[in-house]
Amino acid sequence: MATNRTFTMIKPDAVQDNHIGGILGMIEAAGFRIVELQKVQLTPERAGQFYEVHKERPFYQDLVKYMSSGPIVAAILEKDNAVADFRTLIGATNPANAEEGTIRKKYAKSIEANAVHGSDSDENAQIEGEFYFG
Ligand code: IDP
Ligand code: MG
Repeated sequence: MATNRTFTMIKPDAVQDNHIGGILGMIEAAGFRIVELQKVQLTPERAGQFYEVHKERPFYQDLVKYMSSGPIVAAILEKDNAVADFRTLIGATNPANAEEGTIRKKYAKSIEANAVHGSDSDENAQIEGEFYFG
């Protein structure tokens, strides 16, 4: 079922490289409304908690270190069919596979430092939004 909200983070490398405005601009231009917005730095403990679902994957420790390495921007976004449309807008996890016109094609540096997060389901959008704004 389509929903109207999703959750995103602008990841540390993109914040460090001054791409907050560029990325939020692409998000708004694609028809999303920014409902909540917060710049914050995660502790390694909180980054680990956010990515708990990936804790058995080989890149988990690196991911936690990276996601707590500098400030991120967390946001709740609203649009019809938000979760699926936002995944389309951000592009593939690995920027080498990301389509032209996607946020990751433009701003991602690597499969890890891939500029943005986007929720993968309505349920996770709700949980992740509450992690920051609950
Ligand atoms: P997604 O962000 O496109 O949903 P996930 O598979 O949920 O991708 O992975 C979460 C995050 O973990 C990715 O956005 C990326 O930062 C990192 N990641 C995923 N796969 C790899 C990998 O193979 N090597 C290093 N980091 C990875
Ligand atoms: Mg994911």
